Amino acid sequence: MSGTSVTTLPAETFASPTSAVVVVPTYNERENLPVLVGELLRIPHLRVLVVDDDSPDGTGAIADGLACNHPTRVSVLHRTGRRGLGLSYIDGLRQALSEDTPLICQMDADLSHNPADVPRLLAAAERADLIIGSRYVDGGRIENWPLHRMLLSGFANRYIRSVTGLSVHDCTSGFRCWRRSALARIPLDRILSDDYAFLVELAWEAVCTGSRVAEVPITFVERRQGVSKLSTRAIVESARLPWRLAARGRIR
Ligand SMILES: Nc1nc2c(ncn2[C@@H]2O[C@H](COP(=O)(O)OP(=O)(O)OP(=O)(O)O)[C@@H](O)[C@H]2O)c(=O)[nH]1
Ligand SMILES: [Mg+2]
Repeated sequence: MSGTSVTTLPAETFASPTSAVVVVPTYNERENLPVLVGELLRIPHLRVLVVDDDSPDGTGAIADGLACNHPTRVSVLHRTGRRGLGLSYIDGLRQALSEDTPLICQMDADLSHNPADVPRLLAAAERADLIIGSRYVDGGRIENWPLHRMLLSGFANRYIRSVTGLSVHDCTSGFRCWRRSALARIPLDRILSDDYAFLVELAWEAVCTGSRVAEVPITFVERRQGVSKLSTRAIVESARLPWRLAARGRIR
């Protein structure tokens, strides 16, 4: 579809002093979370909001310990009941929006997203409303992913782009930085997706609500600890979503 404006920003690094909160959804990430939070807290003016889905491995208690050690910089949202990546993000992003932090980031807890890339996403938000850390623009890379995951992710992105007309190259990336004002325009109460498809839906809604989207290259690294939570149910939801979005036909 015409008119969607997605640009690619260069890979140079620069730090931004702007205050930001990073929303991190967790489900069974007990080995990874302390490492991630430790790295994120090295970045000045950054806060972390962990959204834990009652992880059976005790990640929630570990997050509480981190919040206790860093009360002004780490907070935890404990979810119970129906679990899902999208449902967690909706709760976490709502909480982030309830504060007046100008930049709101999202990233995985499993260290596939490099915390050292966060300042680059924050700085790029000076030039766009939504910055996506992208594996599929020049300079973007994936390390150590098995072939079937590479094929699934590459196919998913081509499928979403062709069905919906979205021109984002990495619509399934969960590494993002929003200007608060752009995220506030998204109707979070009308989101259809409970799980991983949420990321695609959110990118779609950003474009539909007039956000300028830019992609910056990242290197995505396969997790070393813990296991993927990508389920067949989530893949089925992700396969259906593009058609539901296309039926709405709201991309300008
Ligand atoms: N709160 C919450 N977090 C989740 C849920 N499912 C996954 N996550 C988190 O979402 C992030 C991405 O999940 P992963 O399992 O790494 O999914 P992925 O990155 O697509 O898959 P891999 O590349 O195989 O790791 C991680 O931080 C997970 O802990 C969920 O149901 N609830
Ligand atoms: Mg992962």
